[in-house]
Amino acid sequence: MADLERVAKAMIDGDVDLVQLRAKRQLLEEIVDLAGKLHEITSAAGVPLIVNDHAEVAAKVAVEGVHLGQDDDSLAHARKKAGRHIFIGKSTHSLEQAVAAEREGADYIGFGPIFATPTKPDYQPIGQTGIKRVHHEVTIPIFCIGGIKIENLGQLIATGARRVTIVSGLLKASDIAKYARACKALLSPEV
Ligand code: TZP
Ligand code: MG
Repeated sequence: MADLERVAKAMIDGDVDLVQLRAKRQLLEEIVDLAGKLHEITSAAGVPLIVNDHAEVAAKVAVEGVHLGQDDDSLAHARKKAGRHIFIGKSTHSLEQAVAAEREGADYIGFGPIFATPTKPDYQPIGQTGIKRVHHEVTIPIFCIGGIKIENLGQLIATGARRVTIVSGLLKASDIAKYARACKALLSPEV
């Protein structure tokens, strides 16, 4: 927990817009426990917390959202499990899945992996060419994800990306807050 707390605080200090708890190896009760502790930190900072995979966590902890994969619950089932209004997002790996997620009622989508990434090793990268098109066909917020680092962020924005999710780039940064701030500056430059 000490590390989770340190990392979450550094991300918030770096002005991230959302924090997502992705705990693939933990049991449900452990995730509920982690989400509760993390939510104390995020809610104090006014940053929404999104929990991966398990909508039932939202029935126990006041998280602001749940993120579903293609093989998780349907949007409708997840909303029922949560039992209250939350944001629900969905991972999509193609234009077709992106359009389908919006039709299904997702509040936002993840779109990727854009680049190959060890964080999600079994997925074929979809590359940057679909980014413009997906922004044209889908109206809900789109978070590009997968292999995104400060080094390729500028080129991704030039290709049409407006929001990104970064996992290892942030977690491996020597100064997480500084890294997050630098990414934010590229995404929302001062005018
Ligand atoms: N979904 C598509 S790619 C990905 C997920 C969860 C992993 C992103 O991690 P990283 O380390 O930013 O490439
Ligand atoms: Mg999932």
